Amino acid sequence: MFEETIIAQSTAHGAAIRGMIRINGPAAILSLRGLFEPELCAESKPFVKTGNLIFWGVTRPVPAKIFYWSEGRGYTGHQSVEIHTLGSQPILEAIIAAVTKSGIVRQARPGELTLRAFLSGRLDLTQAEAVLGVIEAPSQNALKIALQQLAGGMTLPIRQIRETLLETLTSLEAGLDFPDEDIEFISRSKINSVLTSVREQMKLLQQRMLRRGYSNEYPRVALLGYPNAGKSTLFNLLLQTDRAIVSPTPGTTRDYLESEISFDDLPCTLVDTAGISNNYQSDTIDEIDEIDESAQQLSKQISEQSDLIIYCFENNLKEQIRSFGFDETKTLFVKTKSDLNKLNDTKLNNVKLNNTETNIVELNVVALDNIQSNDADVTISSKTGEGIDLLRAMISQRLREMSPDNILRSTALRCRESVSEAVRLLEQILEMCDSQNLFFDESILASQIRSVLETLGLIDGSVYTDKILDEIFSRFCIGK
Ligand SMILES: Nc1nc2c(ncn2[C@@H]2O[C@H](COP(=O)(O)OP(=O)(O)OP(=O)(O)O)[C@@H](O)[C@H]2O)c(=O)[nH]1
Ligand SMILES: [Mg+2]
Repeated sequence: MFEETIIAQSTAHGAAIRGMIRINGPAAILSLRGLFEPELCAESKPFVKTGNLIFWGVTRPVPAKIFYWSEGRGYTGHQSVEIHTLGSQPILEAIIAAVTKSGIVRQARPGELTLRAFLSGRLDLTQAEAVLGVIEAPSQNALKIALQQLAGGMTLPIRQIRETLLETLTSLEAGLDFPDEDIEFISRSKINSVLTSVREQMKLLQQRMLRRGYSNEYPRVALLGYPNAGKSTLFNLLLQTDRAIVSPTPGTTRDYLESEISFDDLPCTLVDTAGISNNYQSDTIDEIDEIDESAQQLSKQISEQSDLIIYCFENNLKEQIRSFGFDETKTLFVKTKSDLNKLNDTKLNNVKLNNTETNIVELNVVALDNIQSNDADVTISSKTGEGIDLLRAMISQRLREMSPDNILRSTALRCRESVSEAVRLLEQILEMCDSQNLFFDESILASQIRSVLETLGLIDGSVYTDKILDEIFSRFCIGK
């Protein structure tokens, strides 16, 4: 396929100050013969030349700069040319028409340039995905993640693991090649410790991927808590819609709702869940029916799959935490319905009787401070709006803090199964090693390690299928 020379407009369509066209393949320079002054020829080193494009249909020369990379250099590793000229769409189209007229150049397909960079080993698959991540980054945070992955954030750890496994495999196979020699090339205990360490690294990667891989590129923020805690009311308030049904009947939300929202320009997916409780009781529902049970299971599942939990409670937080056992480190505790708490607070009512406005305000603050320092990160009322700005600020702070070395969600989704499979294989090997099964000899061990290597290959693309490449590169636009 590299025999073919391809061309594509790489800047966005439409009027702009500058436009850029890429030509890639062995005839890249040749294809400009007669179309550029001064005349160009393929050289062994990269160059930049300033001159004019001359072609049919445009009466005056068009000023342009030609950037040239010889074979083995540049983005794709193949001979390539970039034409930088005026960002006029008719001019750019006329250039492409003139170059392709020769018949030695064809229009590039979506993502074909990055595909070439991958096939010639300039990028691995995780980096190719990161190119798309950079182009499509919806926010500064997403851009940071994509750039990190492009710089080798996934490539390097996988490469390191691969090298460790290859070293072990080589020593094992050396032992198999010289069975009569009285030398131990690698001991079982050494193999054991290498495989244990690799398994631990893969498990960490698996956790990161599971955290990243649940929906789109955005982190998931889930509203969780007992029935009637005020989750759906808060969901509606944050989104400024009436999407979720709100009612005084506990168990109103049975399914879950999700919507995209930004906090301080940091996008996330906000999820409203069904209330969860171990001792669910109300006047109208005596027993947990099957729907309730599956709704609660779903809520627990969502809590595991979320990057941040907004735990809403009216009271008895400590009791509630004990009964759920969710990850408190990724949780913001939000005490809801502060307007009701205030009305119930007898001390406040007493002060109210004294009829001094300032005292009421001061005591309100003291009372709220106590509630907050005891249980909650923030106390809110969706009715009066109290504490909502502070909650928004806290959510954006947490979103900002979210691990900057995160993996792109698209990569996590693609690689999740391979990583889990690698962990499963490693666990199986370690179990067999421990069991001292006589049939589990060095040759079986070597073939098992090879299977782990193959599975790792699916992550970085050293093992790939046309289907995988199609899925990744068809998402790119033409010219990238
Ligand atoms: N006074 C007051 N009432 C509130 C506040 N927030 C919610 N409520 C009321 O509390 C009741 C339950 O609210 P929901 O938002 O449906 O509660 P939920 O947590 O989604 O409940 P489930 O879906 O059953 O789990 C409704 O009657 C709301 O109007 C608040 O800040 N102040
Ligand atoms: Mg609800």
